[in-house]
Amino acid sequence: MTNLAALIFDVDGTLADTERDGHRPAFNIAFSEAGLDWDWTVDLYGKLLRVTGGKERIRFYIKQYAPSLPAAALNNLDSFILGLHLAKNRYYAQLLSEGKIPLRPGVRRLLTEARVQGLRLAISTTTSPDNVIALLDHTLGSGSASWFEVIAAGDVVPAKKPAPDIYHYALHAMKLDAAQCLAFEDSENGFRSARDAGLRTVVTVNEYTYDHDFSGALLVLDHLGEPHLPLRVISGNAHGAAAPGILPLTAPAHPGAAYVNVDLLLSL
Ligand code: XBP
Ligand code: MG
Repeated sequence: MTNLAALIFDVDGTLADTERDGHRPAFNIAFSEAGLDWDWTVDLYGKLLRVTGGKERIRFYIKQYAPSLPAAALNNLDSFILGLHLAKNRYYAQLLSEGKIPLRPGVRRLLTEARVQGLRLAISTTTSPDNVIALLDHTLGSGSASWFEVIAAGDVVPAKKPAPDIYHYALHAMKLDAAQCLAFEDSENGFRSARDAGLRTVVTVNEYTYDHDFSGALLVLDHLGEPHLPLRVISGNAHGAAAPGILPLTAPAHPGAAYVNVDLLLSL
């Protein structure tokens, strides 16, 4: 991909494993603080993740699982959900500030290298700008949000992933065509969003998404890899790399390298 101009990253599940150990426990603390006996277990949260957006996820849970609701919720469901979501985000920020949620393997390395090599960077996410900035501050370092030319986030578009709107928004803001960019995603909803905006996508799966359908993705990997932590190819054309799932991908410009770098992305 020699015309590569920009990398566009999803956040939750892609930059860091924020869902299981970040948003989920934060939701549970918010529920308990509100006097609710709701418990979003690791398993249940996997099912709820099919719905993107925290507010949308709470609404879906109420509809689908019919948990007990206080009178306040019956009077005004929208503001009840909003209140829970605001509290969740407060606890989420607290977990981030305690350094409980690290970046996934290879993320810092690839972002750093991309900047040095003059690739433009952007974010395309369902979560809020505040959550993105808190995550970046507490992982990449204070002020690192400025690494990203555009942070396309949250309610800035009416339709969240899997709709392509948030990628369209990012592309428009960068004045780039989809063909000049690569997307990085971890979930089927995210992949469909990028694909339907015309983007080629590198997927790094996690425990919630390894069995999702990523047909048509450029590459599906377990993570971006590090020199000391080789990635595994789950599917995709990795330039004569080893069989999927068995041996690490080899970047042509760096024989033996076991991680995604800019040379590899240019060669895709
Ligand atoms: C992930 C999501 C989000 C987060 C919570 O989106 O679905 O809903 O779970 O975010 P992405 P909010 O992977 O596209 O970043 O609670 O802030 O909505
Ligand atoms: Mg994601």
